[in-house]
Amino acid sequence: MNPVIKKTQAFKDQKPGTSGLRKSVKYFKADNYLQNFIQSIFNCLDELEGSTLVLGGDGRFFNREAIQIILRMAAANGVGKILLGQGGILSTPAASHVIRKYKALGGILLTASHNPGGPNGDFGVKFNISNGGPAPEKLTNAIFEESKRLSEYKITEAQVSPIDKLGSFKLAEMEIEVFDPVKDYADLMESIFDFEKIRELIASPDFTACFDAMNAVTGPYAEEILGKRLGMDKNALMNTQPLMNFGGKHPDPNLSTAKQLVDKMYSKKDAPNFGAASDGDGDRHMILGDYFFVNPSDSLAILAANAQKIPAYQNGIIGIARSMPTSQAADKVAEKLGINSFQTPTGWKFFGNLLDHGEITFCGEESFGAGADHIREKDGLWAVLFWLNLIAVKQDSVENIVRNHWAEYGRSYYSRHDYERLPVKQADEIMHHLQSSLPLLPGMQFGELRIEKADDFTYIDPIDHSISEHQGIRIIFDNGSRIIYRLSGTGTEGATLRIYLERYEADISKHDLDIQETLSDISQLSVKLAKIREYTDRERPSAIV
Ligand code: VG1
Ligand code: CO
Repeated sequence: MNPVIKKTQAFKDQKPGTSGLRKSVKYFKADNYLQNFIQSIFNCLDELEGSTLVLGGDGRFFNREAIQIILRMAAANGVGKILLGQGGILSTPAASHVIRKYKALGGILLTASHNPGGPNGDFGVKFNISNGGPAPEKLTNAIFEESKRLSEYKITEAQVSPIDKLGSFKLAEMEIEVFDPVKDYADLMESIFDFEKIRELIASPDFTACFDAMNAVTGPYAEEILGKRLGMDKNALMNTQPLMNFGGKHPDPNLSTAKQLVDKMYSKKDAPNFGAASDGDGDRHMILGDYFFVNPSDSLAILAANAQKIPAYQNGIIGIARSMPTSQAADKVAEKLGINSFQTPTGWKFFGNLLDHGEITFCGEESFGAGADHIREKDGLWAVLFWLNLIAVKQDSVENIVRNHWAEYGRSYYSRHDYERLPVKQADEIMHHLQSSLPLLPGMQFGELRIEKADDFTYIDPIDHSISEHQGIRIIFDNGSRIIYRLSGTGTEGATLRIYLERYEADISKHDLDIQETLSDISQLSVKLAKIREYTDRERPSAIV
């Protein structure tokens, strides 16, 4: 089985976005699209020969076929060993952990995360480096450059490899070890949290919980951790069977897409005390109480404020980082604790250096992502377990925990308004218009709102000093309110404009207001300043998160 060199045509559009390369399945299946991208990754890895790589995905349509292709290409490119999640299943946080634990050179993660799956859905490929985190921009840029000039790829002409049975076998010279994708991760979670306490909470007749795996990758993890190890009832674990099309649903844990869970938690009768969901690849989390939603920016702040109640963080945390559009709630906690706080561009790859150099312990994003230094990805089940551990310690409801937090730190009213599938030209026009109006904005007054600062966010990595420009337009008001604009880097159709709105309220008597009403003045202003009505035919956002 000698490697065969195949001629191929380079593509010009394999630029990784916020989190890897995402395209519709049709793209990935056609014309060596997958093969070219994989070869481009391999060509950029100096130490590939004889190395160990981790491989697995969220189980979506094309996962199994892609794995066969990647195994054959890895063997042909001289990879020493592939650690493959059984059945091709591996959540993003579990992949990050396994890369670190077994000191692999990196990992190839097959996921388009929260994007829909199925033959007409999306597919994605992401490369993570040896620290377990997403490849930094320097490497993703190199991969993109390589993909534009690629003319051949290497593959072995081998039979289909078995991927469902645990054990080791050979493909040409390469070893493939099919491992249990859940065990190492479950053990890691058990080393961080007080499982005994959580078990007691779950067994208590006064507490009911449920978890929705959304027919995505966290199903088997939830069955092992929440079910077997923590005693949650089978009926409380919803949609735990990973399906190639996620049951036709959007595996995105938010109030509109996780409808089944939301209906349950907002039902007037017998709503559980705690509800949670995760996304396609298991790195996002949504937390709900009985008739109560926890905003993800608040979730990060609350976890940070209560870190010392968790065994792994009992000695305190070093610092917190949040993506720039994430609300400033976590900054208030960092300030009070007297620890570092950082603002990074959107996407987990920017947290890697801060975590590796011990600058932060926790980090998070408004897009339902939080995580810590145990791995280098955001971690959905980690956040769910954190909340359960916290409730077990505090013996209080989700709602009270959040309200008490607001009472102490103030409330950041927060919402994201998305304009999805805009023609790329319109989205670009809006961003250019905003960029050119930046110098005029400071000092302008709109009713009670006065613009203090307006810029195009540039991030200078404090560790390697690499510079990332154009990471979002920020309009900051003198009362701390903010409007942020940026274009999504994970969509596969047209452009998505995200507008992030935030308003801080210290007064506890004003913590019970309607979110959209409270934000309506800055929301209206955000539409006006960006000239949305002039540049598009949209009357309103297509999604409000
Ligand atoms: C979105 C979120 C971002 C997140 C990224 C990947 O990116 O806004 O916060 O890191 O998805 O999440 P964008 O560029 O579309 O705004 V996941 O769960 O897809 O790995
Ligand atoms: Co995800």
